[in-house]
Amino acid sequence: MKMTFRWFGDKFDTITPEQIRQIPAVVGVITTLYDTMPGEVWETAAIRALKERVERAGLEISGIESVNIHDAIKAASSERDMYIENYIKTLERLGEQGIDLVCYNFMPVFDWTRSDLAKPRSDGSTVLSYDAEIIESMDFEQMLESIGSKSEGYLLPGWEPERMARNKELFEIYKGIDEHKLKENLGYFLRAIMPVCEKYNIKMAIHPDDPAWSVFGLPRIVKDAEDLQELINLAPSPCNGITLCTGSLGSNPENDIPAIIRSLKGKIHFAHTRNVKYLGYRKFDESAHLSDDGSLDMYEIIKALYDIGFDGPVRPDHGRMVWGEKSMPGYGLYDRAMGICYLSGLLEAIRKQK
Ligand code: DNO
Repeated sequence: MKMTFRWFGDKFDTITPEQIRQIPAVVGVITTLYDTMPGEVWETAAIRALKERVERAGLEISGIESVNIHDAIKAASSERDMYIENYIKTLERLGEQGIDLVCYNFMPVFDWTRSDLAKPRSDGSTVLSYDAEIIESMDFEQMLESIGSKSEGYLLPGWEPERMARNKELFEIYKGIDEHKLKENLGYFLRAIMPVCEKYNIKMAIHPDDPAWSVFGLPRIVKDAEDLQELINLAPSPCNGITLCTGSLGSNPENDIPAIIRSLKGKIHFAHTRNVKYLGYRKFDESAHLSDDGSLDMYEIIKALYDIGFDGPVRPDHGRMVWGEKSMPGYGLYDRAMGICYLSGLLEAIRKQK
């Protein structure tokens, strides 16, 4: 397992690779070309520049999160093959630069969602939180407005304003697409890209749906152990695997994360490890990483990853906002750095007990 940290690039992040380099155990960043739109072919020069920037700070690019997937691919509309060709070109260019891990998601229209981006806690920190009652009391436009007003001007991953401006049109193209159809479309995409992934040994790591249920009536197909197994079977290849995101799968208390990890030996290419605190039905806060602060047993999670021999990148996930820091919600330096020290401590103890 190698420790990594998400970085959004000089233009968008409040944190620098030089700061990240000072967090003990961190060897690399998980990053992306944040100003490309889904469907665009990435320029080799831009990939190289990003790589050189990260390497100048003494780190590596441990993976790309994300190369986002155009809605035409997810919805199988007429331009799907063209966008798959573009995706393959981007993969080739990443592979040529030695990048061997790509995280992506297959959520229609929008990525992760929360009802609050800065919910105050009694300790004075703020957290991202989800309350289905609040989400269900809004329509999508109200939700967009609410996210926009709470993001304090930061661009949120998965909520690109250019795409969100077209949300009505996007909802329209998913009419008639149920979970079964969406799974078929994922299979079609995976089977088309696997040859190039195998050529360059690029591991594709799908991110689970966050939260792990349907929101605004859209189909969601990466919610539990059964979905994960099914999507692996859609395109049998060593390159077709998973981002084990404890917070996303863990939004549903019925998902037994250590058991899911153990059932996916060899198929987990990347891990996001954070805790969640259940507050009721479909209601949770994103707590600090520490087991005692939330509802997930982080020791059992790291132990399961260790036991199956997982040796890919792991990153702390969203953190609380502490010590007055201002940054993209969920992606400040301090709480994520504390998270990584805690995860490293768990790992050291697990290794030494063996
Ligand atoms: C949110 C992230 C997601 C994730 C994508 C992966 O903070 O966990 O935006 O990066 O779903 O494609």
